[in-house]
Amino acid sequence: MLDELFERLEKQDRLALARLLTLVAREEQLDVIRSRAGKRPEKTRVVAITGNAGVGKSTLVGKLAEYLRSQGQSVAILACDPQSPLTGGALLGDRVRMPSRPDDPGIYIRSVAAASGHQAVAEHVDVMIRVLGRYGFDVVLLETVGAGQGDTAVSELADVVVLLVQPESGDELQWEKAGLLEVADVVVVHKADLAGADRTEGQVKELLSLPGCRKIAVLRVSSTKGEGFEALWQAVLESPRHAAAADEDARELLRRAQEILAERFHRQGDRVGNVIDRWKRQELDEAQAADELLQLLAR
Ligand SMILES: Nc1nc2c(ncn2[C@@H]2O[C@H](COP(=O)(O)OP(=O)(O)OP(=O)(O)O)[C@@H](O)[C@H]2O)c(=O)[nH]1
Ligand SMILES: [Mg+2]
Repeated sequence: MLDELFERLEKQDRLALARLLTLVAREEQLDVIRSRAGKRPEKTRVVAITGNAGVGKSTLVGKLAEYLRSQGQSVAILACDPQSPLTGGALLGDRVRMPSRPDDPGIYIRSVAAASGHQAVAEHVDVMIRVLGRYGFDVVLLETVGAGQGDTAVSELADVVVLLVQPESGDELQWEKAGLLEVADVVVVHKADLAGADRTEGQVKELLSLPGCRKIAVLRVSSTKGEGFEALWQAVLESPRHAAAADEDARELLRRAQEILAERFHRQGDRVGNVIDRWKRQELDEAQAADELLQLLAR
């Protein structure tokens, strides 16, 4: 059955997509689906949108998705909520504030919840991202509540983490405490149409200018006015962590290559031993031994 579902998934069959994600949500055949979906394709960009309750994550995710659609990119949205049980369409529609367009095959919205908490959410999200990648989405947006620990777990799955803060609320910078700045790659002062956005932007920049801080873009966005989305997406594309994801691919390749080499070494065991013996007897120096080993490995 999974084979057929994956076949249909690769032909952009929405029902197959929904069915697979439901299996993941029910933790049925999770491991099989994970390995069947494989590593997510390089073109699929995963962006986490995080921040305190009410900061406007759902609104911004909806507007960002619209912006990306207007740029011709296909977008999947996963609304991650560790608290609530899996929600139905009506509630979800409220959570991700987006005009639902069932006729648009370039957009897909789904909530992720798990009764067993943060860790399970992260695991589900991981497998869902792979499935969405296999379907062929250009961008996956994750809406996650900035709740500290579990949030970090979800963040690890994203190429770029965008932290939303809003103008406010006394002198106390709540989000600083949550340690979220440590995982943020881009900070958005959201609701920039409200008074005090300048001041908040200044505070964030000051905080980030402390010695030892990573370079993090800070910019203002207003979802209400639809302002700042182009700059936001540009910042996402330029985020150093996104570049780091490419490095990770390189590391993955090197790791696999090492495994292959180790296996060849193993197969050539006697001859490798012979080279080592001659090196020990100083019949070969390091460079000569290396050359001989290379010849063995090339076979
Ligand atoms: N002034 C202003 N208000 C906004 C903006 N974006 C969102 N809001 C308002 O902020 C409130 C919260 O928005 P949501 O998008 O539900 O926030 P959220 O972060 O998803 O909230 P939770 O999912 O409950 O954590 C709503 O009343 C929005 O209308 C904005 O750009 N400017
Ligand atoms: Mg929300």
